[in-house]
Amino acid sequence: MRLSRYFLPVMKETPSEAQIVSHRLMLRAGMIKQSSAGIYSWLPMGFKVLKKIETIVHDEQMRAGHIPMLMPTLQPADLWKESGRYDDYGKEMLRISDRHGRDMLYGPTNEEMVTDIFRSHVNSYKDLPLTLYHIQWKFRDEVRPRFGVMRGREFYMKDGYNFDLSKEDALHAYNRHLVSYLRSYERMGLQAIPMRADGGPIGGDYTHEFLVLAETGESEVFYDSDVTDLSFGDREIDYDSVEQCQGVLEEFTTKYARTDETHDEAAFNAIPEERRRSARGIEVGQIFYFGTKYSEALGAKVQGPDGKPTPVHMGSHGIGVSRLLGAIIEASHDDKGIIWPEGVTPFHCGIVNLKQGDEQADGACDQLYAALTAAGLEPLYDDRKERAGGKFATMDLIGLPWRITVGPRGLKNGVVELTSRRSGESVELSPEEAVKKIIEIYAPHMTSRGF
Ligand code: 5CA
Repeated sequence: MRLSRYFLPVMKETPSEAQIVSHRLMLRAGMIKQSSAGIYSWLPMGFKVLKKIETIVHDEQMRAGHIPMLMPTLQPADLWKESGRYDDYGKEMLRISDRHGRDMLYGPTNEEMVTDIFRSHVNSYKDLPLTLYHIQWKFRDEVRPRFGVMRGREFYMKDGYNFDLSKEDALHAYNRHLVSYLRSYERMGLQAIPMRADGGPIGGDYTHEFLVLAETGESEVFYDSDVTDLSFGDREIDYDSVEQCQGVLEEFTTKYARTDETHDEAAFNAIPEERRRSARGIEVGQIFYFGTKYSEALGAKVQGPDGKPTPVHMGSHGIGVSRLLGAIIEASHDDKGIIWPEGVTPFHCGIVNLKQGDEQADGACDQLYAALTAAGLEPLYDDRKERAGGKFATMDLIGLPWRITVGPRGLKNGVVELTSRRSGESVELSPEEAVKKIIEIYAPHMTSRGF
């Protein structure tokens, strides 16, 4: 992409309505525009990052054997009356009636709808295990939408639902989700710690939330500092292996880590004092096992091996896809702007031409652009007739992790400058070496399989 042809409405001023840094930076970098409280348009660069995050989530869910689909945003109220949640959900649910006076709602989550699909088509235990998921817009009429995309009213969420014959099988599904979530967050450059939590309106008391530590987080958390040393890394995992998945769950959830809802002073005080931490965190996902709560209410039964109909054991598993943009920025920025992790950056590399219109500089930039594009990478080329200072400030604000700077002086010596946004360090390289370096850096991130 050439910046002269893109739509990147950056702002110089700090928007006064934004209270936290991620919200400010998303507005300043021209990623989102509020349309009404808690509802946003995703401008081109925001949309691009949203899609990168979504792609990682899809990739890791499919790797775990979970099956993508798509359910609608509008749901009939009848299903929710059947489960008993139509009244429970209260004012957070946006209720609509159609021209025939039928009660509809904008889905805040999809347990009822997916259970209805399941009961319509699955009759035998032989079709289990089954985990279906989708990534779809949700609506919750939050009392206090705030912090930009962090607590929106309309937000983008991955929600997955497992259907299993027994509690043990459903807990294996729970563990698969835990592993796939650890992998997903790490690919986004984030550390998200699983913490014992509370079921809330979804139900079930077997649940973990995934929290990114950040001062601006809305949740209060308590943990053993040892949990921050854990990382999944690039180890192999066999998702069909009950032992392996259970092993990961134990590794990541044995040490004390809880949200305030389940915090237990006595258990916390049993940790050596120097390892006790209380902090704030951003909840970027939650997994639940709730047994037969919905399958009983909605009559989702299969014929078991003994020929008798048995309600299936279920769980639901969510990732806050749109919230993750805010969480990543909270975790990765400096006073100049965003610093995107390589896994989610909207463009892989910026190209800054210090002397637009200079034949040699323009030619070198065009060649770099062509070489990076040919390698399957997306550069953002600042080809505007602007001062160098302005170009650098824009690149720093939008946070591309790597920048190649091209100017007539360097080109005389056959070099361009490659700069890391994170460390600020620069090296001089030939244009070919710079391209090679960028290709190497991104090699581990070019693994998405698509579907
Ligand atoms: N049905 C279950 C699991 S799919 C469920 O809805 N879980 S949830 O309520 O915990 O939502 C899943 C994730 O969506 C949360 O962990 C959070 O990251 C994100 N989320 C929830 N509410 C909002 C909101 N108002 N704005 C942005 N993201 C949200």
